[in-house]
Amino acid sequence: GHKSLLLWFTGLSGSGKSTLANLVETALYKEGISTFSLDGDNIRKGINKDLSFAPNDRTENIRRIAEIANLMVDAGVVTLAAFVSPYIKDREDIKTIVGADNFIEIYVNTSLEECERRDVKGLYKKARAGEIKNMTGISAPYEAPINPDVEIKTDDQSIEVSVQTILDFIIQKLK
Ligand code: GGZ
Repeated sequence: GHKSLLLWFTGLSGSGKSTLANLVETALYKEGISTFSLDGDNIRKGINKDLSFAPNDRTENIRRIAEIANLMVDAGVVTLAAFVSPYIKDREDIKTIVGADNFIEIYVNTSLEECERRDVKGLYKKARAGEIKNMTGISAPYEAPINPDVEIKTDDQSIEVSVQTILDFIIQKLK
């Protein structure tokens, strides 16, 4: 068997976290590695549907996800999690919950300018218009990782290169 890990993708809304996590998961699956992905679609609509985007609720969102991820990792599954997770303290706490050896922090560093240009869900436009409050990057902070395990700059790097960079980093750790 292989070691199990938590691959934690952090970055702004629209930075490409889920896209990268999905492609990395597909590549691992092809290698016969058992994986599971946690993202806003299966978490914020389910177990965390009681939580908002206010600071305390984001912290609770991340804490619950870390506890779920810890169970998955204990079960031997390589777990991928893609959440904005804007606070350094909250990300440090994930490391404590799952164990530092099991935690890989992947900073999807896409500029706010680029995320806003993509604006896949139209959230930035709404935030600029004041229709959404607590929007990360506009009216709520994003505390970038100081020393992430992997940093991906999607503004000027192809998605293929980004996926390969992540795979190269984790493949040795899975042995
Ligand atoms: C940030 C928001 C907000 C606000 C809704 N701020 O691009 P998306 O749509 O799919 O990813 C964002 C997602 C963020 O949820 P997380 O659970 O990852 O956030 S956190 O870790 O901070 O708890 C975005 C959408 O939800 N969204 N309102 N105000 N993102």
